Amino acid sequence: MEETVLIDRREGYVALTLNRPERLNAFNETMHAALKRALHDAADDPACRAVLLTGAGRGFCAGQDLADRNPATRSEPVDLARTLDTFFNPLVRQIRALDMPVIAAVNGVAAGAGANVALCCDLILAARSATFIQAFCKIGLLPDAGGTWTLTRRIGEARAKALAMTGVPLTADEAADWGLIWRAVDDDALMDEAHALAASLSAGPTFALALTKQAIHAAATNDFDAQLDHERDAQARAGRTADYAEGVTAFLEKRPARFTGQG
Ligand code: LHQ
Repeated sequence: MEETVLIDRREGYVALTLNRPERLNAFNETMHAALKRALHDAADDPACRAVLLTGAGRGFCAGQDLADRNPATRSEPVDLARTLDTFFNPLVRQIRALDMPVIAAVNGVAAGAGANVALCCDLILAARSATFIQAFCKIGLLPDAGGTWTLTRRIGEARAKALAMTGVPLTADEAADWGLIWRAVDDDALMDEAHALAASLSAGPTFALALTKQAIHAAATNDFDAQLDHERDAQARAGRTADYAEGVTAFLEKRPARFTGQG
């Protein structure tokens, strides 16, 4: 059977490669199921402390596989709410809820929901030749998979509306300049940098990194006082971990910390 997601378990992290290169890694139901399972496995594996997501071939992901949605071969209109409820929304929720850093290495074009799956990852690196395209307007839709939320918060309403209503490609350098992603990287350096980042994060204080991720998500809806309370409660939990004791001890002993990632 076609392997729609390639799984490469490394020390401390797993690299997942969307693998339908002939369709620029557009999602069909098989690839959704494979990715969901791989992310569940990562969450369940205590030795896995980071996830790296990338695409095979020249694209990262072209969103929904539109060949599966050909109106000419369908007797009645597809229920897009069902598609989102069943596939894309659980996926982006699963990535955001994962208690470890999720790194996107955007190796090529990321279009439609493919762009927005990348944008829901925690640290986004993109090859200089990669582009981000809110392609939805070209087929009579609006951005989904969290795109209206992510774009508006990261780059503001003016730029979000322009990208969403024109569907113009945004280059990796522009995306980095605008604060939509973390960094643009030379094409031939992308995967080395992404693996180095995943390896380094997977040796980090994973429990504290998960608390960091949760706190930054909470900041999207909290006011300042509520966020201070959130930080206090989370810091109380971080302060009780062996990793905190190890971090302080290692600092005082002038040596690198050896974190276990445990809560
Ligand atoms: C594709 C696709 C694709 C199938 C390239 N499907 N084959 C959620 C809920 C429910 C329903 C609807 O959708 C959603 C969310 C969404 O994601 S909607 C948005 C869906 N995606 C798009 O509209 C993007 C469609 N693709 C494109 O506009 C272009 O392919 C881009 C700009 C991504 C890349 O352009 P090029 O570099 O010129 O490549 P290409 O167009 O030649 O594509 C290469 C092949 O990949 C080609 O097949 P072929 O057999 O001719 O070589 C494409 O048909 C195929 N492909 N995207 N989404």
